[in-house]
Amino acid sequence: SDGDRPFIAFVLGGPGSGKGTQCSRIASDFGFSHVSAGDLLRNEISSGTDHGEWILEIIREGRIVPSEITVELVRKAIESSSAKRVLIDGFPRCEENRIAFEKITGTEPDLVLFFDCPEDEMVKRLLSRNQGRVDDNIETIKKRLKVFESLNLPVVEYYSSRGKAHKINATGTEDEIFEAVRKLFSTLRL
Ligand code: UP5
Ligand code: MG
Repeated sequence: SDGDRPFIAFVLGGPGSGKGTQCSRIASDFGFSHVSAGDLLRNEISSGTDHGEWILEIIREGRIVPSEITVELVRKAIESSSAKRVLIDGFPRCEENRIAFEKITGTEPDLVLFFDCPEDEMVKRLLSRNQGRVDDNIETIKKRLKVFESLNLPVVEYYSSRGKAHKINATGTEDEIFEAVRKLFSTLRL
């Protein structure tokens, strides 16, 4: 990538498609820093910030937190990481997020990974996660799936049309999926 700006990969996919799991492996094998937008928001909740309760309600309903909040969190995380390669996990969630990010940072991602996973598999994974996430219940999961399809898929389509999106089949074991991811990242000039 050019100058002092890091190589940026957006990592998208439905709830439970394996974004976080695969990002950890990409981070350790390819030297990326891993910025999870969901983790940044959950951290706002647990650190008791002014808007923490409001963010909690939005996440509990499977809706999208306004761009003003998320773009700032993601921007600061990229800036403070000083890494040359950054994975942005679970962002942008909608066209408005994407446009706000591009406007405020003046950058576009170098690459967009899209984990393609059938809904029934995603539901199964989320219901067996058992890590106490407020959004891992069937009512919220249904809402997350709807929001993903109506608002996040258009972002994937936008980057596909610009030749930046790479679709990965996200069914199978973690190892099988990472094998496909590894192949793709091995071809990149980072
Ligand atoms: N697992 C993983 N891979 C597996 C495999 N191959 N086979 C079997 N099991 C597998 O995986 C999910 C579970 O499946 C885990 O238990 C894992 O072990 C297992 P994970 O890697 O965690 O999948 P991931 O895609 O990261 O799922 P996650 O639930 O994190 O996705 P979401 O996109 O729903 O969650 P996120 O944290 O990004 O966002 C949560 C909420 O925050 C959103 O709904 C929204 O309300 C809000 N948000 C915003 O508003 N704006 C943002 O920019 C980001 C989030
Ligand atoms: Mg995740």
